[in-house]
Amino acid sequence: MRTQVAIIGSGPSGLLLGQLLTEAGIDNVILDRVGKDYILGRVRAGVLEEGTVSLMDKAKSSARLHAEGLPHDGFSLAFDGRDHRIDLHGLTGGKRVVIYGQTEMTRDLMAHREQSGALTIYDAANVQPHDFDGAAPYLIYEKDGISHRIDCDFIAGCDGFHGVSRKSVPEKSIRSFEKVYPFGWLGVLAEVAPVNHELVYANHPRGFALCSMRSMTRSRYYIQCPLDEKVEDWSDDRFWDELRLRLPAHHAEALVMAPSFEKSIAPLRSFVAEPMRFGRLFLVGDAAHIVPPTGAKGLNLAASDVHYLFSGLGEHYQNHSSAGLEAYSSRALARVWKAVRFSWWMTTMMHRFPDTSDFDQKIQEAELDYLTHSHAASTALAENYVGLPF
Ligand code: RFL
Ligand code: PHB
Repeated sequence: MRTQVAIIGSGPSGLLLGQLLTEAGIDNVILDRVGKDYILGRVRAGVLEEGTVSLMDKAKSSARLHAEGLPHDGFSLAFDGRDHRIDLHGLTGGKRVVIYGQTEMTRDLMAHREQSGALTIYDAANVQPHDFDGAAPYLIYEKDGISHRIDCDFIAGCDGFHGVSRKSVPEKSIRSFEKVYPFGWLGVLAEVAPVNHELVYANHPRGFALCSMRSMTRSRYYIQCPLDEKVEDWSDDRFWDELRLRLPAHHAEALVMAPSFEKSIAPLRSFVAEPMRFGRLFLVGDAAHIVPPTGAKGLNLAASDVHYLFSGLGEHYQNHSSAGLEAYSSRALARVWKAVRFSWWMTTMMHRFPDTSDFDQKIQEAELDYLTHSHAASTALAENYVGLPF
């Protein structure tokens, strides 16, 4: 088989890139090592920047997102038993974010891809990119025990942090930067009305908590937990009790509790691999970088990578210019590092670290006080939260 762009990974990066290419008449094939239902069973991001929404528009996959997504004009930072609202809309001259689950975005992109007839190969085992440092790259994979080959012009590695693309690059050609945080997030999904109409990020002596949502009848809640914690040890009752303890009293009283239907623990990590291009192989999204979820940036960074790569591929096929592809890594990384900084900063400001000294604690309190009382500091937070331009 031959295609123009072979895409490894059918997560949001791979699907969004695939749909933009298909709309532009550029042939592409997506391969994923797991099946569609497995991908749609993963509960992940919930906050979309306007830039991400615009890309969904461009991919002609945004009808349900506009109908069902919840625009949010602000969020709350809770500490000292009180809410401090960050007016995203007012502070950024009219920008907002949209609450729409990554699962739903993925579902919409998959449905549109099926309608457009573009090929996705699910359950593709042992996918391996080859010869991407030359002019004729190809992929090998196995399906039902039979080995297949796809020849292509370019390979997009959209296969997440544990994927094969980054691992295929010779060690001497790639540099990575990493910070692992000494805690994780325990998250639950429950069919209850959210505790507040906007997100609440809570800094509490018992640890961080986040009240998010997927709709006005479905809530997504997280609490900071030690890394060695086991999901099995967290009954719903224990989770609700702990969440209530970390929220200001008026939210704790408003919290509606119900059996959760998803519960998982995610470790927190910052990671960047440089560069993001190796000849004809491009790393996109979580394959190249990971941020802790505190700033809601992971999926949105994947979308900005897709934007830069799609514009480079468009220039290549339509204008016969390689300038955009050559600039891909530096353009993407410039935005990536700013989001890595922002996510690290929000994580540091909102969580309790096991080895915090009294001095560190006072600095954290001063930072929150400054942030919520200084127009300049609130503006910088809002500008980053709604997403830097791309
Ligand atoms: P994905 O979603 O990991 O998809 C990669 C796909 O590649 C496939 N794959 C392979 N296929 C073939 N061969 C191989 N060898 C393969 N190895 C892997 C996988 O099966 C998978 O289908 O990466 P992508 O597309 O780059 O998307 C990135 C986002 O998923 C991620 O950044 C976000 O979910 C991060 N994130 C958040 N981001 C936000 O922007 N806003 C949020 O509010 C937000 N909240 C979150 C989050 C991530 C979380 N977790 C669990 C990590 C909340 C959580 C709890
Ligand atoms: C979510 O709804 O899953 C979510 C929202 C905001 C974050 C992280 C996760 O910062």
